[in-house]
Amino acid sequence: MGVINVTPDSFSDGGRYLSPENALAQARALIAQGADILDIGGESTRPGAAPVDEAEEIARVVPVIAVLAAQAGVPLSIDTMKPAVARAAIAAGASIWNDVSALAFSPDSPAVAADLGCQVVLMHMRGEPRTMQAVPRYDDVTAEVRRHLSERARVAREAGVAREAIWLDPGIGFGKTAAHSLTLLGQLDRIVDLGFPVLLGVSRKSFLKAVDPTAVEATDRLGGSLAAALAGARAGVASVRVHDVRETVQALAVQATIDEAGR
Ligand code: HH2
Repeated sequence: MGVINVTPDSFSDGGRYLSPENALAQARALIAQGADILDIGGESTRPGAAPVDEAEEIARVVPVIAVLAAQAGVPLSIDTMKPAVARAAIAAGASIWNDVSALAFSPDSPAVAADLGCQVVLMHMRGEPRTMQAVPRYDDVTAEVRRHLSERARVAREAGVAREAIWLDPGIGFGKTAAHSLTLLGQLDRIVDLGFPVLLGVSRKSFLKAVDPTAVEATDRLGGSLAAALAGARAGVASVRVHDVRETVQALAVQATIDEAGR
């Protein structure tokens, strides 16, 4: 899954793809590099990010999705917590609702997801982006993330979302210290064994700085991002959400080839 942020303030690529023309050029590049899905977001979820007004978020993403749906030729996902934005994005041609709040941001979200009949990514987060890094505390981070995701999948199912439409995501860096994120990455098999496809987002994230303090800028973190993506693939995740598509596809292909050759 390649990331296209139609935002002025995303932590690693903010402001670069605000126009549909630039977003389309980036989409073409990511597809040529091997992206199977494109994730389009109009609101930054980085720690401390300010919320974006619903109309503004729709105005950012819908023109880009409409152009990509007509031309990109791969499934599009909308990265939003707001049901009205998801509805507008699906109407414009997206087929996956990627919700970092796991359909908890609005009481309407589960019913809207069921009504849209789209694929839904349920991600684990503590609090909301503005406050989530305040005091993240867990007794057993993997057990608590697992329990929460299982509960959100139950809520989605009860609202009428099909089981086959549900994806889970442990939400690396969302309401978690670097140590929590690294523990979760080491124990991903306990999320994968819930039996839903798992999406993993580790690309350029700041938890990588805990291992390499010299990786101050998001773009300094490619090596760590690839290592974490490979760990995810080994644990059985179905998809990785990344900014550096070419490098990730290559790393995954080399790992798979080596694993195959060693059998
Ligand atoms: N991470 C980010 C945004 N959306 N969605 C899912 N399902 N999983 C993630 O890990 C995830 C996500 C944060 O990364 P980015 O899009 O680069 O930054 P921003 O939120 O500032 O746009």
